[in-house]
Amino acid sequence: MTYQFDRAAYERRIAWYRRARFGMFIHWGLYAIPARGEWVRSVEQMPEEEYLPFFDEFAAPDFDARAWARAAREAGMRYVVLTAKHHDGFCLFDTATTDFKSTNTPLGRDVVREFVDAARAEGLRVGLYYSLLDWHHPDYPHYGDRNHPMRNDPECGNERRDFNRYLDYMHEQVRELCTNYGTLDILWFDFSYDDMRGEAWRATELIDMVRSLQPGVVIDNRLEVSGEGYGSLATAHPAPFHGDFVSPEQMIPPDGIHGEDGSELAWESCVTMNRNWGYAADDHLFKPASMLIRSLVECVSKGGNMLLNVGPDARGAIPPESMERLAAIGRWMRLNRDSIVGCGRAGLPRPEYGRWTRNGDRLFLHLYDRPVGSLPIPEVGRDQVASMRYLATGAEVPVSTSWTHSDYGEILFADLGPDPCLPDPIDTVVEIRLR
Ligand code: H79
Repeated sequence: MTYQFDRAAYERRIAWYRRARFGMFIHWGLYAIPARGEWVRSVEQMPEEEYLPFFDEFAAPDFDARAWARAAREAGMRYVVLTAKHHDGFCLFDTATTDFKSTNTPLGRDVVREFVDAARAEGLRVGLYYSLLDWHHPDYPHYGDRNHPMRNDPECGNERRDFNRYLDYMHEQVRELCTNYGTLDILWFDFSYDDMRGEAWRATELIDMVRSLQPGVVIDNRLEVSGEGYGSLATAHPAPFHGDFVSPEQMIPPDGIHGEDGSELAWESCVTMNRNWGYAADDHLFKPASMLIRSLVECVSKGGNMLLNVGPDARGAIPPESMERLAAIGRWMRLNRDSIVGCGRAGLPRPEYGRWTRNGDRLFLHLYDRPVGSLPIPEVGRDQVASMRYLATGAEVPVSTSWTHSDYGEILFADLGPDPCLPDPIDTVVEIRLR
């Protein structure tokens, strides 16, 4: 039987997600203890016996899911996605399938349970990240290539590994996540590579199970692809496991993401604040808050979402550098949220001094620079404008009357006043209501 893509059902489940625009990614696990990023076991080719001691040390005295969720909400985020299991195979939930789980560590708690409860209490949508890769499971295949993502133990071969046994285990864990934690809004699988994609994961069977347990859940596209590539969601012949959104990693696509028929696909750029997803003690190369805010605007202006990552430390705390950035983003979002949430592409050429976003007849001009003199807005005709206001204050932005030069005809100029600096040096948002 050929698969029939139900576009109406797709549009129903993706609608909230397209409006939400801004979420928090949380990478947390045993790797917070060595504090060299979530790939530490693979990159340093650590044998299992070097990694297991972190399990007995995982006490995380400051773990407070409510504090994470509050930080996300106060930053203006609408959803949160937590690593229920990362590539190291350590589970932050109370699974019956393995002892390698947070409830058996000194912490002794079901982190996923506390996380979903906290997120809901803060009014956020809830997502779980689940790694398809598993460096802990004895049946997951390993590779000899030094630079291969599955190279985590130079000594182990692949004899006697039964991949189907791993798939049974993986499917059962996903079933538990979809059964034991109430309504999930997002499932974020990570990731496919080489010939490990699609039916290699028994993906149709997996998706059928997920959809029967969580009919409204939004799923990423990585059962089919990695962080690169759009997958068959983009084609006229989607696969049952194509997922609901495209998931570019550490990049913002230059013109958003479109299907082969030109339609706008839902997408989400996942982005770190520094250079690692998991906590890395020596990584202080943090992007400034201004860059993160403008990246969010860039995503929205191209019809996409941004999923911004934090990596709590071994105590369970979000690092201060990350908290400072979340707070700065939150200050901007409190004043300018309407230009992000519910917004998308404006359908106008990119303006000379910033970006456009749009929500219906409300256009938002995100100003990054200001010109000498009045601000030309050639994308909008003078007679289309019902009002022009600074979004942050509601103050009127007068239409400039000083430009009547015949070269410019009836195009709109805004009078930004005598101050050569913009009110918000990061992004001053001008709301233009259209007639
Ligand atoms: O969970 C986060 C990453 O751990 C995972 N996806 C996001 C959301 C991921 N990142 N990159 N990849 C998967 C692809 C593999 C990249 C690698 Fe490497 C290049 C693995 C080995 C070389 C990056 C650099 C990771 C270790 C060194």
